[in-house]
Amino acid sequence: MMFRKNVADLLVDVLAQAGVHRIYGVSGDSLNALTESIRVTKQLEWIHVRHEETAAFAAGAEAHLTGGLAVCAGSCGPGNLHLINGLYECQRSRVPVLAIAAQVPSAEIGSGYFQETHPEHLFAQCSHYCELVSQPEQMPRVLEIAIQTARARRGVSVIALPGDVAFRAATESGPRLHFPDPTPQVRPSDEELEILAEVLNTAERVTIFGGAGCAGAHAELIELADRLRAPIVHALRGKEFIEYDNPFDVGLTGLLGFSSGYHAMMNCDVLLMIGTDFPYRQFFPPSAKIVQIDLRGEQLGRRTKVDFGFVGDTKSTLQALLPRLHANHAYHHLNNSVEHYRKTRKSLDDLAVAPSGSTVIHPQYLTRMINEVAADDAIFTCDVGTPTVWAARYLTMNGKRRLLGSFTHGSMANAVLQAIGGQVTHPDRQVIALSGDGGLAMMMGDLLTLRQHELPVKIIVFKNDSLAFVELEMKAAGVLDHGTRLRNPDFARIAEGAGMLGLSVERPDQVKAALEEAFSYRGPALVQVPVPRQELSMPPTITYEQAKGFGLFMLKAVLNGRGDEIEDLASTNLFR
Ligand SMILES: Cc1cc2nc3c(=O)[nH]c(=O)nc-3n(C[C@H](O)[C@H](O)[C@H](O)COP(=O)(O)OP(=O)(O)OC[C@H]3O[C@@H](n4cnc5c(N)ncnc54)[C@H](O)[C@@H]3O)c2cc1C
Ligand SMILES: Cc1ncc(C[n+]2csc(CCOP(=O)(O)OP(=O)(O)O)c2C)c(N)n1
Ligand SMILES: [Mg+2]
Repeated sequence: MMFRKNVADLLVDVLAQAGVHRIYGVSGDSLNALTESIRVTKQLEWIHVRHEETAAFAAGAEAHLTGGLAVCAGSCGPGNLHLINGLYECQRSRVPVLAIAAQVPSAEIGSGYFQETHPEHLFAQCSHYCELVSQPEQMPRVLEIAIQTARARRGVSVIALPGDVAFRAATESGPRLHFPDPTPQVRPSDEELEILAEVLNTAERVTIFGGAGCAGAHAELIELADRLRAPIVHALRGKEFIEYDNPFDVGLTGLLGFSSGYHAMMNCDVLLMIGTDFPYRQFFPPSAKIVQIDLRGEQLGRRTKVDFGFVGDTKSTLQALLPRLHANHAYHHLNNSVEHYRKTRKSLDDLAVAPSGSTVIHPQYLTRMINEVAADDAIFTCDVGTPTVWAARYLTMNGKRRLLGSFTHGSMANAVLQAIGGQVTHPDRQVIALSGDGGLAMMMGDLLTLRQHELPVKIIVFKNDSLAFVELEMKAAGVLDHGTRLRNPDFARIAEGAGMLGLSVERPDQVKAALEEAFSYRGPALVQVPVPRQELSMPPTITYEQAKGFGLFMLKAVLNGRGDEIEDLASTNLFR
């Protein structure tokens, strides 16, 4: 008898043809048709994780690293509900992810059946497209719309699929779409380019503020900065694409920013924003002319007042713009900014040391060591919390290394989950998670996934026995810290119990050797490192009155590393 495809078989066919290699998820009754089709047809791999949130974060990491569509799945009700935080992450990071949300039997929908939820409502807010497949005749069209939407709008699509519909006979035989992913070039009109060139050609002190939208346009960006004699500040998601091989780099701005990044933005007469959605309004210059280029028109003016807004892809736009630009002969702004950066960098590096005889392992030092020992093409992930601060400041990018965090959604516990997706898609690369002790514990069940799939992820635990980042925020806000102490287990022994190599260090002089051992170990490894709970202390000169109402900017001053920026910032009176 001829093999007759069911809806799940067709779904697997379409995904395989769309270049998908795997689905992350936790199986369940309502997903039986899908897992069975994967088992029989062997076109996709089923990456079995221990929590569906992990599936969504791992898929998001895959999509971020490969640029292609990644897929996760959860069984009906609680199974797919667990995806939701990870899907928010993917949607907000603008990575193409498809979620398959299994649904209760179609005849039961609307009855309050066992495990019944309404995924179309639940996922509406964290997706661009979210539809129920109630008839085999909708397939593969609905699935293909979901895929096209996730790719074209770069974000999440969800299809809700009742378990029984997945088993029904398909009415179409295969995929309907047979074209490669379109790659249009988007740039401002010629008239707009003339205006843009005029603004830049007549400015003396231009600062470029670039973000993740500069990916793939490194050469053009450098040429632009050279022509305009402009320092380049980057937003955190742009770090991996902008910081390396860049003589114009003056660092980050923002809460974790470098004072050089902050001042280069404050001291310019034209700020040229390219491909950034940096969210903190307080850090934009109040009186400079602001020009913004973004692929998405709806992003223009979202974060600050904008005098000139243009829609374009960074690479195509800069290629069209560069021939229209004259060389700027005013060097002061660039030279001052770069010199300021050099000093800022040095003062940050001075904090990343282990004085001889010291028994304290500073997190700056630990991160510097991770940076030194890690491979040239390592993939790093960092937990929300202080690991994000240390990664932003002490990991060096080089064009091959990658850096992932939950930078926009800001969810704790992301690092190990993203490392899973990173290692699955790049089995031969070193994948290193910088984990908080709070973050690691939050999703600790998925440590088991590392052995389950033989993923040699390296986890470094910044063990400060607290939710240190929020503790700091509490202090900066002038409230007493409460509910932040962690009574921790021995994570190295937990790792051993989970089939990993578990190492513990106690003193600074043991750090390097432990990292080397873990990084060269063939399987998954965890290194537990005690770091001080109060690494970033409040500047001593601040009174409560000064602090009141200055929450965010106080934090910036604190996080500057030394607290020596505080008076400078207070006197500029930029912050309300
Ligand atoms: C604890 C914590 C602290 C943080 N502190 C800081 C901080 O101090 N400083 C900081 O910078 N960040 C910080 N962040 C991260 C911050 O929240 C933002 O996520 C980040 O600043 C955004 O970076 P981005 O603008 O590069 O990326 P995105 O927000 O992803 O923006 C990218 C922009 O580029 C556009 N785009 C995409 N592709 C193209 C293209 N081809 N051409 C043109 N445009 C394109 C997009 O439409 C979008 O507008 C922190 C995060 C956490 C969790
Ligand atoms: C899911 C979630 N819950 C709570 C928060 C608020 N939050 C931000 S950072 C943080 C502390 C993280 O602690 P840990 O992982 O130990 O890192 P540390 O800052 O101590 O280095 C908390 C609770 C959050 N961002 N996400
Ligand atoms: Mg902690």
